[in-house]
Amino acid sequence: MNPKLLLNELAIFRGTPAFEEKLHVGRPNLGDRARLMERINSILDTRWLTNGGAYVQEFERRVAELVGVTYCVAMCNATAALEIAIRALNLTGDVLVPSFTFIATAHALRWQQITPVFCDIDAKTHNIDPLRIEELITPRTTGIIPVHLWGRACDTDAIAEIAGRRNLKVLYDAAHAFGCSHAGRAIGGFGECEVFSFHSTKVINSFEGGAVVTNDAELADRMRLMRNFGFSDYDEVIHLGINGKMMEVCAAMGLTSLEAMTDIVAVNWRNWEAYRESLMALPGISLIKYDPTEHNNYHYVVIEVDPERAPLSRDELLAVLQAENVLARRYFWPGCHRMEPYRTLYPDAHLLLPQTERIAAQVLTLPTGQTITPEIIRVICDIIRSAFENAGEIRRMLAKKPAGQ
Ligand code: T4K
Repeated sequence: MNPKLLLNELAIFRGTPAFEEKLHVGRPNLGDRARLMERINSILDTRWLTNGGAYVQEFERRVAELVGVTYCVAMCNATAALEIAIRALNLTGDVLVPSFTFIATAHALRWQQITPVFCDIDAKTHNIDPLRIEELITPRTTGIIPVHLWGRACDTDAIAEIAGRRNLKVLYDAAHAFGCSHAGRAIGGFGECEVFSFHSTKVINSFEGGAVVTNDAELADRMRLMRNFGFSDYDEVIHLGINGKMMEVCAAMGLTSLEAMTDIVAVNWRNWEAYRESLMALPGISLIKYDPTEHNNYHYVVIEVDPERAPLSRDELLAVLQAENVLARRYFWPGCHRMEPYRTLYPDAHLLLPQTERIAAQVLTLPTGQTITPEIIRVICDIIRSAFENAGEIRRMLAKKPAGQ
């Protein structure tokens, strides 16, 4: 790892990459290994591997406590959790979702023959724009699935007001927002229910995993039935269901991860600050900010590259970083509406999504988490600075390069 200040040192000009190993966005954070192994051994000792075992129950209790809700229903992943919550809420017809999200938010609807109606975002917050919601509501609309993108809360008051007036259900996709708060309240208690992801790439991980949290007892009971084929007892099925259960080994990882949460968030904050300091002076780059008066997990370091002010475009900068083994990601480009099956089904969707289109073309997510240090961050930022200083040469070179190289 060496600072790259000169043009011919940049790997894009066939220099040596700054990092020998690839730096991924989403490298998992790990808790105490010995504690995890103890738990795994105890799972093997008791021979209780899945189906609502002791660790899953403990994980559900811990998550509910942390979030300040009454019920937590743990599932095998957040996509299954979204699908089950959508069914349990009896959503049908059309449901409003942002297009600027991970594809799972839209797929969870379409998978069940429900039409995701893509709503534009507010360019400042990257979240669904309440001002655009109402114009999309029709007699077919049954609900809204807003996403607390990057862990920054949606405008829950405005959404609740519209939903109450138009008789719509609200299910929050809170996949990014575990450990975050809004107006002093932990995210998890808004809407009918909220869905967290505990995927390996998330702030708290259970290898694969997700959960629905709610204060609605009936809804929680229905989801518990649905995640276990509808079984209420041995030989007794009282509801349509699927297998959405979390395994014991996943809950063991989740509990171990939860115990490390304070440290993980502290590392994320330290890294976010290091990026902020180093990127501050660069033209056309802005780092998305977190409200310091709220709890944040600082899990996503997202920059916007302004095409009017930055010397390189987002995609040119990405090419420079990739050559250095910095695998920055364009989350959530190009928007769900430009992915299948939606781009074929709704070829004109982009006309109603100007902010989604604009923001999706500018965002870049940078590596953070336990494997990233402030020293690594300084090198990443030096690369960006050097790339900007040599923008003309880089642009000319990239323009000559055959696609895919
Ligand atoms: N809603 C929203 C808003 C979401 O963002 C997501 C998931 C969901 C719903 C659905 O949640 P789950 O059903 O997954 O619980 C990743 C994650 O797989 C996905 O969970 C996440 N959002 C999304 C934002 O990022 P991909 O397809 O971009 O990347 P993936 O999983 O290949 O991992 C990214 C990088 O992380 C890899 O290049 C390497 C590194 N990595 C990954 C894994 C799994 C590791 O170093 N180690 C690992 O074990 O989706």
